[in-house]
Amino acid sequence: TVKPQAMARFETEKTYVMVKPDGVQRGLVGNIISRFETKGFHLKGLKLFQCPKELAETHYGDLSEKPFFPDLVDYIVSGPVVCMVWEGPGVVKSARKLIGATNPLESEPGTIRGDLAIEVGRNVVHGSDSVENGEKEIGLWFGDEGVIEWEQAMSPWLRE
Ligand code: IDP
Ligand code: MG
Repeated sequence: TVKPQAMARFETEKTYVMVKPDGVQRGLVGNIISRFETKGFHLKGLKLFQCPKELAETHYGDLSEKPFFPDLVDYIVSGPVVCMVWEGPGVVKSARKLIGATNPLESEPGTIRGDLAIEVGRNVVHGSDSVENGEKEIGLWFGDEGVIEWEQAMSPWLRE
């Protein structure tokens, strides 16, 4: 077993990852979750969710002046999304790498967008771009409930 003191340094950062409506409709949820699972990150929250318009607008608030903003909001509310919290060392940056560039045609093969998408407006997945925004987005999408602290049996096989 792992001592509590040793566990303390496993208390690392969290990120918010979301399968967008196109990813859910296309049956890519398992594929996407699998990449984070097999990488070794720790699942702390998961739900299928119909996003209300106001939440989509708040989530993408920084982009509200962009010409594509109304279409972006319509896209995000067009069907259910799958909301996730993943935890691990450097998970914010690593998740962005696993996800790939915003424009799927510029995403490397091997990344989610590089393997599974072709258009920026249908790029199947979201990932927080900083630790701070990750915390903000987890609060926004999960609130106080739904993020579960649990010990994963395999963690000593992932982290020394
Ligand atoms: P990110 O998702 O890679 O962090 P952001 O620049 O934060 O990219 O943009 C958020 C989302 O807005 C993108 O994932 C994409 O769905 C959409 N988006 C960004 N730029 C464009 C664009 O030029 N046209 C249409 N949609 C866009
Ligand atoms: Mg972004």
